[in-house]
Amino acid sequence: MAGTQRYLRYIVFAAFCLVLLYFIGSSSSVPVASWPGHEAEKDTSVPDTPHAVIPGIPSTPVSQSHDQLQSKPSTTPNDKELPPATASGDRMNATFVTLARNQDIWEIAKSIRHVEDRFNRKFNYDWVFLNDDDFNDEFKKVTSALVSGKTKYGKIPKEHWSYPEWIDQNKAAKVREDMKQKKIIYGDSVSYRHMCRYESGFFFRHPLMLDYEWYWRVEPSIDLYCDINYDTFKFMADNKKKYSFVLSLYEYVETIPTLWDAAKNFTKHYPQHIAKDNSMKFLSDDNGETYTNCHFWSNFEIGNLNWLRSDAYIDFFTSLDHAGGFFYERWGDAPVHSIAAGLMLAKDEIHFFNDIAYYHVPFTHCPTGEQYRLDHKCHCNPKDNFDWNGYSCTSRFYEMNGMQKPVGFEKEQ
Ligand SMILES: Nc1nc2c(ncn2[C@@H]2O[C@H](COP(=O)(O)OP(=O)(O)OP(=O)(O)O)[C@@H](O)[C@H]2O)c(=O)[nH]1
Ligand SMILES: [Mg+2]
Repeated sequence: MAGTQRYLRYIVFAAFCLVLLYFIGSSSSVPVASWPGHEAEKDTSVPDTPHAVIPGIPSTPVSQSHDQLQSKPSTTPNDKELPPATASGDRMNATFVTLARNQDIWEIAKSIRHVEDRFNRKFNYDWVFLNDDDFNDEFKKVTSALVSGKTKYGKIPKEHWSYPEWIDQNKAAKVREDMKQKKIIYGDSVSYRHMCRYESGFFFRHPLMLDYEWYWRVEPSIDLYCDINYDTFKFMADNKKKYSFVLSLYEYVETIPTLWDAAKNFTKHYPQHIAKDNSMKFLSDDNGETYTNCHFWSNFEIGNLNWLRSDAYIDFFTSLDHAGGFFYERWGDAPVHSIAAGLMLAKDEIHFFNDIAYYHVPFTHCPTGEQYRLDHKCHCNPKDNFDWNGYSCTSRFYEMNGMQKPVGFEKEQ
């Protein structure tokens, strides 16, 4: 019996030693590194948390106190709402608009990416795409994924992309052949002429555009180089602007030999449409006798659609269209819009967006002034800025409006 008791005492003593050894061992062991991903997988109560907190084992930077770690999850998403990524406030009744073909998909994708990164991710405006053909599914899929607002796709009615009945197509074909010989850019292109006529007289009347009051035209392959932190459409409305530009230049005379005559013919028949305080000094050096060939480069435009849909503008376009120069010459929509804005808007209704840094081959508008460029994260080379170049008409615009050129422009010429 005494032997059995002794035997039992040994067993109890051995068990006690084992328990003691276990406690000593666990309290003095070095904490094992925690692998966040592994722990996060296990800790399903904190979904998507890359650094799950295991009490007593710091897995976060030492700057966070223990209390902070205990009271709330250590990383995003936190329990509070994150601030919105978009700008607050009302939106204007405005849209981007692009005329494009299915084959332009990757070049317009690039443009959209620039516009979204620099501006529209904060404002989420819609984007209307127009085409003389049906857009295919790939075009729609890619562009709608890139645009932060709603996207809409419209087919241009045949009557807006064909010869009007008064055009002699043989005469038009002969002109194209001549222009081809003279190597005039797009001189032999039929589609380019339909495009210029459509942009001059019809895009703002497409049923999809009737929902809007403001537009921003975007072409394939453009770049935006600086952040735009305010609503440019609201700026236009608040400041009573109707038309705007970033680049201006002289048109190739060979493409518009009789455009100014057609414009003068219009002013004779519709004097009521001519604004009193117009921009004639931009358009002409001799009070309207001849044209300077200066125009705002219309591949960029922010403008008012109601102005383009007004009787004044429609009368202007209809009058030019009957003169036939879209087909018998090669009138571009840039000089057409510019002459219309120059004659029928007051000069302070036309705005130069110096702060919108822009590229369309082959010209760059890079804002003058280093501090502005730094503050707006611009990535254009100021040496590429076209504004103060002899072929630009922007100095003329400044002079006509009595505007001071931006500080430092002489150094950046
Ligand atoms: N749907 C359609 N869009 C066109 C056609 N031709 C041109 N466009 C679009 O009309 C706009 C002007 O055409 P561009 O070819 O860029 O003309 P441009 O700017 O004078 O010349 P580039 O220096 O080549 O850019 C762009 O948005 C084009 O995508 C066409 O035949 N069909
Ligand atoms: Mg273009």
